[in-house]
Amino acid sequence: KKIVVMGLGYIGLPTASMLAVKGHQVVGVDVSEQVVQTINSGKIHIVEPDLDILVRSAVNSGNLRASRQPEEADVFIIAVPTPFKFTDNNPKTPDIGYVEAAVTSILPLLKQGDLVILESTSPVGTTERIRAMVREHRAELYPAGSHAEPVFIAHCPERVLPGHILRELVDNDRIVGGITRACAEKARELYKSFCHGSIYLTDSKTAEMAKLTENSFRDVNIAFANELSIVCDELGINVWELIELANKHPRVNILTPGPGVGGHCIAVDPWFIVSAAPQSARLIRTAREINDFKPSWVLDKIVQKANRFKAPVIGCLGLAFKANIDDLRESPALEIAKELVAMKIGEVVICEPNVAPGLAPLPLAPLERVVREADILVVLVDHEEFKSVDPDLLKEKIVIDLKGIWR
Ligand code: SAJ
Repeated sequence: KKIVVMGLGYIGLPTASMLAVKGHQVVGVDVSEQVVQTINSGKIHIVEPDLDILVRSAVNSGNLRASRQPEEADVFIIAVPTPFKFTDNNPKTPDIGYVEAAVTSILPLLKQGDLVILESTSPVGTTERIRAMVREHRAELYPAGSHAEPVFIAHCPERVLPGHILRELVDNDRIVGGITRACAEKARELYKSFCHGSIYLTDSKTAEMAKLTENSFRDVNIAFANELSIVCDELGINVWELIELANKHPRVNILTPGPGVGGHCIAVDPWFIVSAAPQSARLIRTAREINDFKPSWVLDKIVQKANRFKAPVIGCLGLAFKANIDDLRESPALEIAKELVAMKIGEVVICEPNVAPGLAPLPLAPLERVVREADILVVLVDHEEFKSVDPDLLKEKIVIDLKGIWR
């Protein structure tokens, strides 16, 4: 099959490469000329274990090519960002502008029998919106009196975990929601070519809501852990020991607290439910608020400790939004570090081993220097490198370990 993948980010690039190594002819489309050139030279612009090897072999096989423009194909997969935008009446409204732009660019290329799959996490109704756009702009494909869909349109939300994308792309079960059953079945055929997990069929709205539900479930559970960490701090209880013990119960499985919830998914997607049902989605909203509040709570903690010094050196370990990745988007660690620098309460030295010094928004220092110089050492991310720091070096320091790596 010839497949066009719109968007070559954390989802589009692995998916395009996987399809290419499975023998499909794939054109990956991205708005960035730099991304297109990087991929065509067999390299990658993001950090993800083993993705470089996959992309290189996909490009070398001749089956993967990147381009700024989409072209005619049998299948179009949309994997562009769906952030939220800020409007006057509703501060966190889903922004499907990139999806609409991608659809607009493929509209003239569509022909009878093509398959269009939306992979981007989307507010409920987006897949139907795509169908309406196709129906409106390509009315000639919809003959009067016919009930069959001329273009198969489905939502197959991505579910991969950054850091484990390649394994999860193949192993995870998938949900496919079609505009009609035939649309879902057609999409399932494609995913079967590389997905070993089960593929469950439903309608497009349920598939959209399922994806939002999965990430909201995680957000609510992380909020519970974050709330516990704040309560335990007040009560003088070690939250790490507490959670470990509570989790010995056969039906309790508390997640880990941290400096807040980052990334472009869990901190965003629950708002898509809240904005669709503002009166009813109360728990989901509160969980978001708890997780969003955590960075300012952490800052308060650091400031309290810093006030004991005249000119403290504050060492920050990690800027990424979670362990062992380079992704700084919506990162609470980055937010905290930036704020600390702006507050000018001391010198801030930062180590982020996964980001090249020139590419970070703040100056970086080697781990050894940060540990040596810091009066107050704050663990913001549980990167593997930090776990092996010699405990003897920490004896004289104030340690704020938000991920419990040195408990
Ligand atoms: N976090 C905690 N405590 C935890 C787990 C996570 O504080 O116990 C924090 C992380 O540090 C990070 C944030 O939450 O800041 C999110 O990290 P994550 O590992 O939970 O999730 P993501 O954003 O990397 O990926 C999620 C996944 N969703 C679920 O696990 C339900 C992934 O499967 C989705 O494909 C992805 O969102 C997505 O793209 O939607």
